[in-house]
Amino acid sequence: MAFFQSPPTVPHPWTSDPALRDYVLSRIPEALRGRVEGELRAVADLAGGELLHLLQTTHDEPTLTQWDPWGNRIDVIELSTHWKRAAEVAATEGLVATGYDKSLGAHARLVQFAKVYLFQPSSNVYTCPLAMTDGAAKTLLTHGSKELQERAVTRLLSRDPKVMWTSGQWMTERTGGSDVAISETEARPNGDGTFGLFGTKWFTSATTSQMALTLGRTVDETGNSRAGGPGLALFYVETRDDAGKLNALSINRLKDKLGTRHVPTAELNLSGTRAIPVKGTGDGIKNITPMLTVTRTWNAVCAAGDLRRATALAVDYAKKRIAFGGPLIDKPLHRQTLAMLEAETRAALVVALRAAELLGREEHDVATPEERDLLRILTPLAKLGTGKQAVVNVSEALECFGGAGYIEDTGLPRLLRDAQVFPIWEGTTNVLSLDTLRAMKNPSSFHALLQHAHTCLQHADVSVQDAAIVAKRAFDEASAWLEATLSQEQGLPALETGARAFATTLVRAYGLALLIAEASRPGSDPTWKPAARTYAKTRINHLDGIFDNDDTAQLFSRPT
Ligand code: MFK
Repeated sequence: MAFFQSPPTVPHPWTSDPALRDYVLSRIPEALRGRVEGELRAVADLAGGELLHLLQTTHDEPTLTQWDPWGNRIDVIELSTHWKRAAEVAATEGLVATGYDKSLGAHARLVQFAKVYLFQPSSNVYTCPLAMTDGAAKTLLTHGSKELQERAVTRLLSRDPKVMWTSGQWMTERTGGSDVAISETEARPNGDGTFGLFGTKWFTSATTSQMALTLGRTVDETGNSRAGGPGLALFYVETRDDAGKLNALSINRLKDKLGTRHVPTAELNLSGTRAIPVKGTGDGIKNITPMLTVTRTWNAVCAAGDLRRATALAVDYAKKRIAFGGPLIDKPLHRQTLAMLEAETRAALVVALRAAELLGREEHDVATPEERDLLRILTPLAKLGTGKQAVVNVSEALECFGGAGYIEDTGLPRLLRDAQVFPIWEGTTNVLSLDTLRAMKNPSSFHALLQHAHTCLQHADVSVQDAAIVAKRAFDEASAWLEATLSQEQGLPALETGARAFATTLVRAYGLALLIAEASRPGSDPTWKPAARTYAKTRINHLDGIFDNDDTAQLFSRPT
């Protein structure tokens, strides 16, 4: 009989994930537990059932039609079959609304992001518009007028697919997505309190959204404007009028991207797009930061979710695949790789959900001052740590399938292509490393991180003591490096040189401390202990990877 390999199957995303179940349910008060479990199960049923089926069986991608048969410019984007259904699911399951559900109190964000984690791997990155929708709701609730809140936020938070709006975040221009302060779009006053936006937005994902938050450089009646970040203002834009006509904007093209192929990312031309200032006529970068905090948390949770999917598939396959006389899962070397994947997946999970929890506590005014400070530094750390973990480990997971991991219609290569967006979208690893330093301008932030890690390690169970020593040593060395660097004459440039190694060390050591806390929590799932011990054997401390400044300068013939 000829041999045919049994393909991997996706296990039920909720019942097969003891780490997620244990982490979330252990934090939810008993009175809410049944309801929360029911809601998470419902999302998992869809993510492991209908959405997964659509993901595997429909392959159409979004299309842009710029002209109608009679020569009119129409710029209509048709979404993929999968995305149309994902949009309905996102609304009815409250993927955004749950985060603002007062009946869940300070747990709202944790429950919401547990849903996001379950939904993401079967969503074809529908989480992209949802992240921006959530960020826009948060930003308008923080800075917007009552009118904007009533008009937009009620729709952004709706659970009715016919009512729910999504929002874009149009920040990146041809000048780039990192140094936003050099953006060129001009905002010219219309004379009635609104502005007309003129410029090009280079990466606008979720171009089909009903609204967007964007930045523009305000120009006064005499044509003057201020340079740099302070000259940019934050604007609210609706993409179409009540008759469905585009708001003085045209779509140049859809981006031909490596991954996230269902996300209709487009280049937009704004030619007088009517926009309402959200808060004053300057300081737009500062005013959009609530959005960045939220979307970066989504990024971290989605990276963790995709990593879980890749690991689950690799483990399932290892149970089915027979080679060299037995199932791969019984081969000691292959099990090393699977254990590493499982440990990395769990570390990503606890770091991302910790950020989510803290966000919920801050928003419900129950966070301590230390927790607020911790949230500020943890947000960039969680984003940069999980982004890199996703790319490296999804790649490892594909390797677990040998050649099959390289074949398009197994569905596996898409996982790797989509993972590559996590370190890019919402700020690259280096930009977020620098944001970590920005957060540390308030010394209490770094202190809060060390303090919480210390608390986790102080109560370490005897079975994870060695792992606790690894985490403590990494934190000690990071603190020593910081002190030594700041005491140098060239302190600030040296700090920047080592920012990525420093931030990576912090997030990996903090992930280990969180795993140790789970392993040491009375009654916790027993698999946390081997996960913590395994993660402790990965590379936690990255500070030995800072290259010499003279060498990096000589490599490119640049002055030091
Ligand atoms: C899913 C499908 C995706 C499809 C493909 C997408 C491909 C990629 C498309 C993209 O381009 S995504 C890139 C999106 N871009 C970003 O996420 C922004 C990246 N850049 C940064 O985050 C920079 O750090 C930043 C623009 C914020 C730096 O700008 P500045 O002008 O140098 O900031 P500055 O002067 O340090 O900060 C201005 C104010 O904001 C300060 O407040 P004060 O005026 O009170 O001092 C800062 O403290 C504050 N601030 C900055 N970052 C903050 C923050 N506050 C809180 N949290 C933060 N993270």
